[in-house]
Amino acid sequence: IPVAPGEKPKPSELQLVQSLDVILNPPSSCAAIEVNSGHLQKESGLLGYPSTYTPTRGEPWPKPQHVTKYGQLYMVVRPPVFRFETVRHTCDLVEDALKRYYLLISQHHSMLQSFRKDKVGNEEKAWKGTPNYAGYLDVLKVDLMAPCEAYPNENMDESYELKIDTPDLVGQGMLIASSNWGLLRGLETFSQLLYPTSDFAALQLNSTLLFDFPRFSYRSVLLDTSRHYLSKQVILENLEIMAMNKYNVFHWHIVDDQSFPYQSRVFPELSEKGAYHPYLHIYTQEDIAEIVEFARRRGIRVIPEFDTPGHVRSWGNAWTDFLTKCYNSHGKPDGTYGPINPLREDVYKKMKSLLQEIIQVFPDSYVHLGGDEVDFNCWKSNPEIQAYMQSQNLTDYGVLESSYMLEIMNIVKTLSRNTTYVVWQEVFDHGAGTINQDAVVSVWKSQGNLTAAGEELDLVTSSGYRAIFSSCWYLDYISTGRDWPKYYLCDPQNFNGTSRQKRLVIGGGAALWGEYVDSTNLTPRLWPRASAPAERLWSSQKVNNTQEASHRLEEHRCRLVQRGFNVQPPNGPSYCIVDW
Ligand code: CP6
Repeated sequence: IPVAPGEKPKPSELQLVQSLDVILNPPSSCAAIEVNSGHLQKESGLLGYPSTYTPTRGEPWPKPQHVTKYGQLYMVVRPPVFRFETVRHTCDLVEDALKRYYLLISQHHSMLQSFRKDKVGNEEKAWKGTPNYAGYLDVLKVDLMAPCEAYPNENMDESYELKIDTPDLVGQGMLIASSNWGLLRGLETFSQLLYPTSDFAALQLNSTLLFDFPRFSYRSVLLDTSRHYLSKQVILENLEIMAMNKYNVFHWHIVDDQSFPYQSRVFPELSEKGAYHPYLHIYTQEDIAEIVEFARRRGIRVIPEFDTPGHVRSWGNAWTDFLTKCYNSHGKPDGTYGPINPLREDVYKKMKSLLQEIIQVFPDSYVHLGGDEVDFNCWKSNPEIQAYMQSQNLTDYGVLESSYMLEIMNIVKTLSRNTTYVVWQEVFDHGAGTINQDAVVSVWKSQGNLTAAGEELDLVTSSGYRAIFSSCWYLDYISTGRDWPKYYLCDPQNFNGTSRQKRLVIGGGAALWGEYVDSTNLTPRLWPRASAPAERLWSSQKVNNTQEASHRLEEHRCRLVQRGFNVQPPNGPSYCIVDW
């Protein structure tokens, strides 16, 4: 678009200049640019056909619990002048977050400046003298009411209150939180309230009273670093986007059949032999510390999963005897290996040392012990296991699986009294009520049938277990078109059960299994599709209008693009005002 002053633009450029001109100097009839009227109404013609879904302006995602707006009043933020000011408590984590958000807001602003190819208008004050302009917001007071907590945890308080030019705080802004975690969520919301002024010279936000808190305490994204190695950079980038969607748990499915990238202190042979590459495709202790710290600063817990007794082929590269030898129909070993061999004593010794290390390396009080999809065929084929089953008068291999998992859970108990273990639903299904009552059960199966998932939630919670739900949020399943509405409408408490049962559902999360995902395509495949469960898990259950949400999601997606992430368009044909 750039055209030197006095130079006559070529016709094609002229058309673009005219389009830009409409954005910069909207006709007064173009209500949306003059008025904060929800989403932008576009005139067709110069800007092409209007898209079906038009981005809102300054609407946060996920939707806050309570929002009051004061007519169409708005304030203007000029990032070169604007600052945060802490009152009462602060700490490193808070100061770091304030710097981060200041930078984000500044970059939003400077991007608008660079988008203005005409380079005039920085002096323009489109808002001055207009009736809804409520002044400059030069300071956001940040009031943390209690000292900082070091690590995000299952009981953290994520609530916050935001006041922008409210009746009791005219012309001012304030963020109030009783914990540093709530403060982080509030800063994210504040950054999302900002949108460009009509002359693109600054940012504006509506006069707003906002009180917000999560519906569920557990809101996770599962990433799988075994099927494909994911670079540290991509993991950090996605933690950043998770924070922008108010996710608070990174469920790290770190090892599996295909590779073992975790570099253990006590058992370095596991990644030396089991990783795709012994010193390229691994996560060192240093990498893990960096990932955990990056997540902590964003109020995100890191819960590692060491899946056993199935899904362990890669462990066998270093520990051959650890796994069950599978036999063919002629009673000979067929050269393949199955689940962990639960009859070997040294299995439990090794698991104990490994789990002891894991509990130290990952500071969260939760650890995921797996327990899904155990291949009974290999156990059934193995003469040693057959003999054991006979000697115990057992025919159900699910019992064998349960007794192994029970042993592992008890090992964790002996290592640490305050560790909570999460297990996949099969451990509950096959355990016939024998698994420890303090286990959290991860409900993931749906077989395309969410009624079955609901029944499982009913069973798990009526037995008194806490549940995490992800059956409808397997984002590795892809299809063409708009798939987010079906994720959006799926509700973890939509099953027949008492209110006590519903309270036992502590949350849920999106899962992006890694068979067809690596560092090249992870971000656009995950986002903004994972934003749909993010809103379901944070916002009120009553927030379930996909039509209303679609415009906000459109803005949210543009916001993520503007912030530099490769996030795919959720709604078909569209554009972002500030685009790369
Ligand atoms: N890997 C592991 C997987 C899956 C599970 N566990 C999985 C199963 C079915 C679907 C998607 C993923 N790839 N370790 C099940 C929890 Cl549809």
